[in-house]
Amino acid sequence: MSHATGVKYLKDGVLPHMWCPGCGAGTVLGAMLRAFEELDFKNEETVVVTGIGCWGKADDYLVTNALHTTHGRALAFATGIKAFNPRLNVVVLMGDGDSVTIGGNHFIHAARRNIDLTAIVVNNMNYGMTGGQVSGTTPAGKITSTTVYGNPEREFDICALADAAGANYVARGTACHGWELQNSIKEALTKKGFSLVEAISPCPTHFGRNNNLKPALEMIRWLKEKAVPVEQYDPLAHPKEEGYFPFGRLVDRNAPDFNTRYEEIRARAARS
Ligand SMILES: Cc1ncc(C[n+]2csc(CCOP(=O)(O)OP(=O)(O)O)c2C)c(N)n1
Repeated sequence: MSHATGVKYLKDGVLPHMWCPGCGAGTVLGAMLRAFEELDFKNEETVVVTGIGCWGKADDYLVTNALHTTHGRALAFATGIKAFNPRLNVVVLMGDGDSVTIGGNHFIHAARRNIDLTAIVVNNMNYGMTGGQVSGTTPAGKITSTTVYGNPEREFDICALADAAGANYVARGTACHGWELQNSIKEALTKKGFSLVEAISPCPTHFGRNNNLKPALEMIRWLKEKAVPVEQYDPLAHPKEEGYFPFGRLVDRNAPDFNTRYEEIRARAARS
């Protein structure tokens, strides 16, 4: 069991944080900072890149290098940083809107490129910051402020998307399974190539209130019941139909990352 608290990465005097009661963002941030500490990440070697949104505010609290970018473009900025200086630990924090709705194109290409970044996506199934609008991960039929009679679209499975696009590492966690999430983030941070950790997170203020899960505890109960460790999920008969989803490590491969391939080509060009 770890004794890391991650507190040394927090700026002085920034708490309490701005997230709503019952939101999972603080838990995910805590898991990430404990993972940083366990891996002995140095502030000057670490860059946290954020997009815009509730989760995108996370860099406000950190003493590491940080870059707060435009909505949907965090991965493009992070790609530039990593390509320029491959020695940096580059961690990209995005909501589901940032990563796979407005930012979907950057997401699939970062995974295809297999650039050595760690993306931590807080999936609260809607646009939290702007008032709970529908997002690319809002489940079909669910109510949001822009789909008041139900979402006519189907949702993206962020992990399946990253897998299909070529990410080296993909894990799903939840904001209600902190220790497991911390482990997944740690694995992702040590993996070369593109790593994705999706953290399913309650948003009682918008998603919960609109979908009969208004008290914060209801959303936590729902996550505790429906999230199943991947080893237990696979043998289930009809898990998806019954609303279950797997968490834990889903993809782990070792394809060469972008910088490695780039250096090979650069060496070839220098010889010609
Ligand atoms: C180019 C652009 N389009 C739209 C917005 C408005 N906007 C700010 S945050 C946000 C949605 C955030 O949702 P998500 O990425 O899921 O993060 P969350 O707030 O739920 O953590 C939107 C649409 C913006 N800032 N920039």
